[in-house]
Amino acid sequence: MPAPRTVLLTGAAGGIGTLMRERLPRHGYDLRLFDRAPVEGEPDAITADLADAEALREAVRGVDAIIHLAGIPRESTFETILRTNIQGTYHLYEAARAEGVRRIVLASSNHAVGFTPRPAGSPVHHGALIPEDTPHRPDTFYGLSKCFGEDLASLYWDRHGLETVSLRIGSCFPEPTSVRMLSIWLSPDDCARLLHAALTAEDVGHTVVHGSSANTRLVWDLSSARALGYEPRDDSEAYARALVEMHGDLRPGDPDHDRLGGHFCTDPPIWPH
Ligand code: 15L
Repeated sequence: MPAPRTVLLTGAAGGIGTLMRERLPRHGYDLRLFDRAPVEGEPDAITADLADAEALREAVRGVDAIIHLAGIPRESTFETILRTNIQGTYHLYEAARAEGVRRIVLASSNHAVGFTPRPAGSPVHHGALIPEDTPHRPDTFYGLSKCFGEDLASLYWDRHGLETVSLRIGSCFPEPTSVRMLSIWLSPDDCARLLHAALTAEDVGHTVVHGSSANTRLVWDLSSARALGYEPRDDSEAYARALVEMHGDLRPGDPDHDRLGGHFCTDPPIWPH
């Protein structure tokens, strides 16, 4: 497929969306912005909800590819997750299919496989890294919605030839802010590199990749991301000493030590509801 140039960015006003709005144009993209909230300083951004099928059809019309970041980025009630993350992602795929968009880069999450045990050997792991084909083990309704997104992507590839790279994003923030994040931190610059690779690699079909920087404390395999052409340049280790001094190192029995999804596996922000 020819290298995409015009790219729809959903969730443009969100945390990662804001970080990517600054960076993706440097990789040569013309961004069309979409969010349910107004995007600061961007009067041309489309303000609409993922439930608005008509607005979505118009938003995707004529773009070369879509980066789908919109959605609830944490645990919520099942009803909220259903409406925004599950039905919203379905509406986006339907609009893309109807308008003939060839590729979507989908923000999945480590929480799709959050109950996966972390490789032993903390703090610096030398054991087997979690592979990209590890079975879905969602840790929340939020994680479950990411499993749905990956499976929806698989369906739309097999049935309609619409390609997706599902990025299981670790923790994409300007800096890691916990010891757990040292393993799965995705620096904003590396995130832009990974999105660029996911947009430009040939013949991706439906590919699942892990989204993190080249962290010393890596717990998952970056092979499929590297196969797309992703070359991470950052490593969270520069922040390790200060974070370990402040919070102490992770210990067995602590969900942040034992499971990829960490405290998401045990935090009950909503449950039972
Ligand atoms: C996610 O999927 C969230 O969207 C993000 O806010 C972080 O909590 C991240 O996972 C994480 O696991 O650190």
